[in-house]
Formats: sequence, C-alpha cells, structure tokens
Amino acid sequence: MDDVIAAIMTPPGEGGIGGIRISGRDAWVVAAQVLRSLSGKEARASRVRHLYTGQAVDPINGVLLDQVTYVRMEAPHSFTGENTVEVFGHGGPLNMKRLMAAFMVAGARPAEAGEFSKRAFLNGRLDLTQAEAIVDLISAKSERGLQQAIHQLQGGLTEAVGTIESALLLYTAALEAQIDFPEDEVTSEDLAGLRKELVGWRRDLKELERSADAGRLIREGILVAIIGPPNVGKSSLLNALMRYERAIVTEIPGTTRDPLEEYVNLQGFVFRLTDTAGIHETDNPVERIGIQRSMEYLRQADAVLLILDAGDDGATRQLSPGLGEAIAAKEHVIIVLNKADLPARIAEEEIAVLFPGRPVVKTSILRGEGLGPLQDTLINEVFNGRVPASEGYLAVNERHKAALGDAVRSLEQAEQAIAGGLEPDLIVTDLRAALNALGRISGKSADESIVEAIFSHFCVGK
Ligand SMILES: Nc1nc2c(ncn2[C@@H]2O[C@H](COP(=O)(O)OP(=O)(O)O)[C@@H](O)[C@H]2O)c(=O)[nH]1
Ligand SMILES: [Mg+2]
Repeated sequence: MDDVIAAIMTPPGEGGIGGIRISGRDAWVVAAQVLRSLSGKEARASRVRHLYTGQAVDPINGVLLDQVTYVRMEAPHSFTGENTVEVFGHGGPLNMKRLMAAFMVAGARPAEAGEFSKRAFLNGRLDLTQAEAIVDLISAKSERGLQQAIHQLQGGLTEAVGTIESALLLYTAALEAQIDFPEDEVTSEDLAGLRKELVGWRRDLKELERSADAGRLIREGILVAIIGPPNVGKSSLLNALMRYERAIVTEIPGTTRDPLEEYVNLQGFVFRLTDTAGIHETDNPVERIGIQRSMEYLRQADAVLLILDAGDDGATRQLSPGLGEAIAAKEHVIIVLNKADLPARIAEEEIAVLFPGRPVVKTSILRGEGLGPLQDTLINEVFNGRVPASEGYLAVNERHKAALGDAVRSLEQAEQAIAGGLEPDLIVTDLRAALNALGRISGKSADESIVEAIFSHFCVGK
C-alpha cells in the first residue's frame, strides 16, 4: 500500500471544477512536483487541511497546465487514512486528463476502481457495510434509497449487529475462562442465563435478516407487472402513473404487444412498472409471443397489479385459464377493478372467492380516480404492511443476509448443545462460529475474495 495512487474523482465531462485525488505515503512528494504557488514558486501547503491557490505545471518542462486549488491531508486524517492531496482544476475532460498525466509522470499510478475506499477499509476508516453504503449512495435512484444508504454510512447495521456481538463475546469469553480454570465450574444457572440470551439474539438477528427483502426493494426498485385481459386499461394505468402518454392506448384489444418497462418514482420509492400484453386465448402468433412475455413478467415481478374491467360482467369470464393459477402463486397481488365510472357488473363476492385475501382497489383511470389509494395499497402490500419509516432504514443486502442466517444457525446449535447438556467447549465452538459469521458483516472476519468483490463495484476515483 506504499505506492501513491491518483484518480480523477469527478465525473467525466464539462463542469465548473474537476478534482484529482492522490493518496499514499509520498502523496505530497508526488504532488509537489506538479504544483506551484501563485507566483510560480515551489508549492508549500505548509498547513494541512488548508486550501491553497496555485498553478499546476508539467513536471518535465515546467509548462503551465492550469490554475488550481489544492489541499494536503496528513495520515490518518483523510478518507483513506493515508497522506492525501486533493487538487481542483477547471473541469474539462481534456484538461483533467492532462493534469492526471502530469501526476503520473511525477510518480503516481492510476488508482483501480474503489481503491481509495479499499485503503480506507484496510486502514480501519470504514467497515464493509459503510463501503457498501457508498456504492448504494452514489447509485441511489430514489429518496428512500438515498436515506437507506446514508443511514448505513453512519454505521446503522454495524451498530445493530455490534450490540449483539459484544454481548455474545462477553459470554463466550466468560465460558472460555471457566473452561481454562476448571475450579470455576460452569454452573447450570450460567447456562440457563446464556440460553435465554440466545433466544433474544436469534430473534433480533432473524428480524434483521427479514429486512433484507425490503432493503433490496428500496435499493433496486420494485418490479411491478401490470397484468390482465385485453382492453381493461393496463396501458392507461402505466401512463397515469408515469404522468405522460408512454404507452399506446386504444379501444382496440391487443394494442400492446411488447412489454414496456419504465422507472417511476412513487412516494419516494422506485418502481419498475411493466405494461404487458393482455392475456387471453388467441391464435394470433404475434399476440401469443406477447402473452408469453407477460407471463414471464408475472413470474418475475415483486408485485402484480391484476387489472379487471369492472364494467364487464363476470371476473371469471375475463380470466384465461393458467392466469388464475399463476396469480395464486404470487405473494403480492392487488386486484384493480378499473372503469369504475361504468355501471358495475363484477360482483365483489366473486372477486373474494377467486382471489381470497387479496386487496381490491377500484379505479377510474379515465377520470383519474383511485390512483392515490392504489399507490398506497401497492406500497403497503410490497412491504407486508410495514412500510419502512424514513428514519431507521437498514440496508440489509444478500451478503449480510447470508451472514445473519449463518449466525442464527450457530446460535441455534449452541442452544441445542446447552439443552443436550453437552460440554462447555462444544457450546463455545458454536458461539465462536456465530461471532465469526457476524464479523463478516462489518468485515472483521471477511475473506479477501469478499472484500475484492465489494470494492470492484466502485467507480474509479472513489
Ligand atoms: N370508461 C373507462 N374507460 C377506460 C378507463 N381506463 C381505460 N379506458 C379505456 O379502455 C380502452 C383500453 O385501454 P388500454 O389502456 O389500451 O387497455 P389495455 O389493453 O389493458 O392496455 C381505451 O379506450 C381506454 O380509454 C376507465 O377508467 N374508464
Ligand atoms: Mg395495452
């Protein structure tokens, strides 16, 4: 880690300012070959974390490259925890490239994607959940996703897990001490106390594990398939939620052939809405391909809006065989009775029998009615009635989920070991395994390969 790395840290393209970050023990030695004071003398930056104005020159022939500002930071008081220099020039792509080249000539090497953050992790400046939060924050597509990432960057998940980790460590260390000094025998009261704690920890960890699904939906967006028979208003609904005429709407059944997929931000959540071809029996080969795609979307979707025409008699008549079954297999389905402006001909009892327990929303997309309740119902349904509050988001991802699952299993085994009256050292083995699993979340006990995988998702310059 002794080499000096450098990268352009601002996005490519024209902008007011472009920044270059240089990090490593000799960062200033490298930077000083390029930087000059305003009057063209050797740059000093004698005070750390002060912004200086000066020039950047070609280190070989001294030709002026740009007017810049620069700031020097000393280890460990920088993002990476190393000596760091940040240089700000005029943000043009060619200008930044030329400045960057000057620092390369002066002895820096281009940083790999995420290398600054990786150094920050290796120097103990951030843990793995915070590193992941940086990626989430930069790529956030919604207000909620952003809040989740910021909370995680503050150490939200590490803190939640850390409380259990410390308590678990205390018990484990106490048990180990008692094993080493057999005169302090492990009493059955000790074990009963531990067992009680184990139940509580397991419940808390399981709760965190469950929140991984909500975390993913907030981060990646919620895939919603708009499904139903032809001509019920599926494309109209997409347009209404997008607030512009995205999909073609006609009174001709079979207008939509290809599924359309669009991002839309509803109440701070990102949705990937897909308008699909109407599902019905048909011999038209083009329509049939469209219908197959509709069924694929139906299977993939996080939630399904099944649209029916309330003005058409009999829900049963509107459904093709196969659709009902596919719907029944989905966890989150909302029945939308559209065209509520027309005389109602679908009996709600029939809906209740066909789709037991599914929420039903009446809309008239034509009149713009019922769309608010539909959004509320959708969000409520997707998060199982527990819409995450704005504060207190935990960005539990698949990696955390796996570690939490392993920890829960090890704690379970420890419980069984106690119940079965096994030797204390066997109990300790399970407790240590649980600690190890929890340590993977923050990175205390993560493999090199996991660390590599996380930082490879970063952009260059971060
Ligand atoms: N009366 C009435 N007509 C509607 C409503 N929503 C959509 N329509 C009409 O139903 C027809 C089919 O709409 P479209 O969105 O193309 O349905 P799709 O085939 O399910 O995508 C169009 O003529 C729409 O104007 C509604 O709420 N009330
Ligand atoms: Mg359509």
